Amino acid sequence: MSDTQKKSVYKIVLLGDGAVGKTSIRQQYLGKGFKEGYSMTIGADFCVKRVELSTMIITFQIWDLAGQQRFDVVREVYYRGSSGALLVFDVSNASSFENLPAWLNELTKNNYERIVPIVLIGNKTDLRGTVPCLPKEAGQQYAKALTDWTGFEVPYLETSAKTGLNVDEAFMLLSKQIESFLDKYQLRG
Ligand code: G3D
Ligand code: MG
Repeated sequence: MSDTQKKSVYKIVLLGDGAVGKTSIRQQYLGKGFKEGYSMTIGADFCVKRVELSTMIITFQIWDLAGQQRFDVVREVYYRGSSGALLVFDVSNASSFENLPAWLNELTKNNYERIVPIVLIGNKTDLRGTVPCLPKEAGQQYAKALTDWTGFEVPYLETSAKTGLNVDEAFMLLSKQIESFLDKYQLRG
């Protein structure tokens, strides 16, 4: 660590329907690899990853929220004070794509009506070619609509928590979006 490295702590929330791959993305990012077998997240888990870059040290607090409706009350607490969100759908599951606006609504409703930097994630792209999947353009178009709506860029990234494709990139991209958001709105303390 050097004196010139800026230190930032970001609270990141993973949003999206149950089974889109939120926990798998988190595990892949933490370096635990991909675990087969579905374990339902109860309420929320939270873990920490520290990333050292040449100019800054980022501590990601990654909150993994349960997608199951019956945990709604538990979940609401966790949106508050989030720095950014990975908004995740499963490219092989159209209803997980259609439910994205409801997740954004949950986020803003429980975060003092504030929108935060977002990266839209189409996960399970390793399934392309084996089962029917939404085209990349669907994700790109929705990200464009979100960009117009929020007034700041919402990128779209396709990932596979199974192969690890673009998982690190998703978190790095989100940290870039957070940095430029903080600069744009002069929100640094
Ligand atoms: P969630 O945390 O959003 O609820 P999970 O989702 O991470 O628990 O994943 C749900 C299921 O999808 C699991 O399968 C998991 O292995 C699978 N999955 C997650 N990400 C990917 C991916 O990128 N590609 C593929 N092919 N599968 C993925 P099971 O069968 O165990 O329910
Ligand atoms: Mg989970």
